[in-house]
Amino acid sequence: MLENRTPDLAAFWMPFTANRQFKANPRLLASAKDMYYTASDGHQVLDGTAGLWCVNAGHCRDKITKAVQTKVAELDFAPTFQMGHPEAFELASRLAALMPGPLNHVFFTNSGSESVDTALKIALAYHRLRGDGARTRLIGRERGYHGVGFGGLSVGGIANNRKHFGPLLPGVDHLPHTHNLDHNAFTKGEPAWGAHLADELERIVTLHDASTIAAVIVEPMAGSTGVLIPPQGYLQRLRAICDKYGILLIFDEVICGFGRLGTPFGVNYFGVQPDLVTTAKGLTNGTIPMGAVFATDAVHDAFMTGPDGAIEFLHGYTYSGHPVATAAALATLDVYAEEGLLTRGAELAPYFEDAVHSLRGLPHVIDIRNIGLVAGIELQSRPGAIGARAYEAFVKCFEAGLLIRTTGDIIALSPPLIIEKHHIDTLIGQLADILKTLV
Ligand code: PXG
Repeated sequence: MLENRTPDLAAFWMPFTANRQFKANPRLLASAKDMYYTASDGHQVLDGTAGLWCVNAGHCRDKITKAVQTKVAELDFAPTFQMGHPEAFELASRLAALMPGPLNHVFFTNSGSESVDTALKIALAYHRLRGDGARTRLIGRERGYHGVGFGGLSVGGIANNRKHFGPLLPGVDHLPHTHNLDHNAFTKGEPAWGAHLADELERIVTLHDASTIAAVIVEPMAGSTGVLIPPQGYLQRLRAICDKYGILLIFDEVICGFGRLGTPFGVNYFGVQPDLVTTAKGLTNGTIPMGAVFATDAVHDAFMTGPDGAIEFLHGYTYSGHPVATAAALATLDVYAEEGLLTRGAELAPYFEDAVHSLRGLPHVIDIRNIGLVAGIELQSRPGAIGARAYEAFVKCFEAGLLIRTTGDIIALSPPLIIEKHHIDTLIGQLADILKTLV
């Protein structure tokens, strides 16, 4: 039964939220099914963002729910330090089979942030184990988002997220971001301009010497910062430069992974093979927190040396490979496979692209960009009030029955991959109506 009640909001210090503003005018969700949330006042909300980019198979899918219910009653917890339970191994094998190329080893975490910090630690330890311990520098990218751990924050490039928490990790550099409206506004798919920005890595290598650089980490498509789509050839060029200098390349696929781009992973979409891949979110359809880091045979095997009985990588979380999360992930992979969801985005992308680009010409819209089942709609900011216009759109959309996500003045759309064309029509139609009302 839904109850229209507002609890005392004071104690919950909410994440990435304007707490005082929210608590003055809260938006509470009560339940969810497939493409819709039901708010606590009973109104239906079409989910245009798959929760927070994670509910790729749609909400409250029976198979996943039942798998979780069964497992929590059967094996509530099992240590994975010097112990195990069979399904964690089964899940790792299935994930390795899904991921292209030699990314055959999987380290479990509980979030994207933990996946990122795990991958950075693997990269540092890998070089150290190979006698290349001077390789300690990590390279991220401006506007990159790699979660909120100190490692991910250090390589991340969203200035506002970083500024209160320094000093961050030393020895970190940032590539320039690739966002440029003068060259690329209203591009459909990968923009033609900008591959040369990868050459900035050459400049950083020259400055510090390749022998000091451990890894480069980028999101293949940068989601959280406002949907920045890589220029054609950019990721290929990063890979080539990393190869030239023995630098590991990490793809942060916390958002791109599990079908968002219309392929199982960004690795498939761009045809570029990184050394490490970080994932979370869609791994369990958002049902239970879980992340996974994929490592190549070469990276993994570099650790499998030393005396028998030595712990090869002194890292892990109490809940790495948690049985209930594992059950959720296995059921999620079943749903993805049964319904072809990891490639469904590719079928729908042309329709979605046309629908999203139909917003061109509406008031304040200065760019529209898209890839797979992701779109970014950038609005002109109000002078002196960055983010205010998009926030107003977000609130009006929610009230009208539509969940969108905004960052600054960029609206991001990333619906569940079960979306149908009529939902796309509703999503874009309602959003258009609201954009027309913005001052
Ligand atoms: N890497 C990437 C690429 C992400 O997008 C993280 C790491 C961190 O994941 P966790 O599970 O620790 O939050 C993310 C998370 C948004 C939004 O609205 C995006 C994220 C999280 C919350 C909101 O864009 N991405």
